Amino acid sequence: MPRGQRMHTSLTLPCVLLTGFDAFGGALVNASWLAVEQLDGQCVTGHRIVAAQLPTVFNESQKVMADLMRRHLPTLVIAVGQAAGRHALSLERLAININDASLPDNAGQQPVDTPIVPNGPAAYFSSLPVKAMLQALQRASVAAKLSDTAGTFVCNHVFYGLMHALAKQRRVPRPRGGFIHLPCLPDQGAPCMPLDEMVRGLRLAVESALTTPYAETANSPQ
Ligand code: PCA
Repeated sequence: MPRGQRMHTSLTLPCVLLTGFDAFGGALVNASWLAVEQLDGQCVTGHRIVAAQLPTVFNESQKVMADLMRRHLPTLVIAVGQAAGRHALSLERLAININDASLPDNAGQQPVDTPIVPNGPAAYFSSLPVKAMLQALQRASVAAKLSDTAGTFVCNHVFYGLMHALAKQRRVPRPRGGFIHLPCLPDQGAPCMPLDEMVRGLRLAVESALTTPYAETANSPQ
């Protein structure tokens, strides 16, 4: 197929939006951006992946995410971040309505005990099929686990903002979304995971989220 034609075909495919963050806290790189960047433009089960970078900044990160959602109308959104101390891909189950930063963000902001959405729900469940994704990753021998906290820094902030925005979407079916934390890279300390393994895991996670019907999502008790 000529290159132009392939481009055209892939641009008409429904979109999966993957976001990663820029480096923060004095680090030189952020594994989340290095990993999602490698998946940009790839096709997975009839969908095209768009990867984009979010700033590790309270509020601004949510604005960039909202712009991306408007521009790409994704059917699936997975925000990805990095968390030191994790040894596995962490499929986040819950976003909570609080900012409580133990270090400044990349704009020097350090909110303490402020709501993300004043009077918003205390928490949102991920609408990703996290159990099916976990099984798919473990079957492929990628280290993975469920996590019940995405922390209270910018990752949780973006995750909560995403779930709040998705809860208000009128599109049918409603786009699915959630959050995955990655470990450190080998040159950032232990525990860690090679970049290739993270990329393989994220691709499998996307595939599993796209092929698991909504009804099989049992992570959010109704
Ligand atoms: N990790 C931070 C913010 C950006 C990132 O990659 C967090 O866990 O909140």
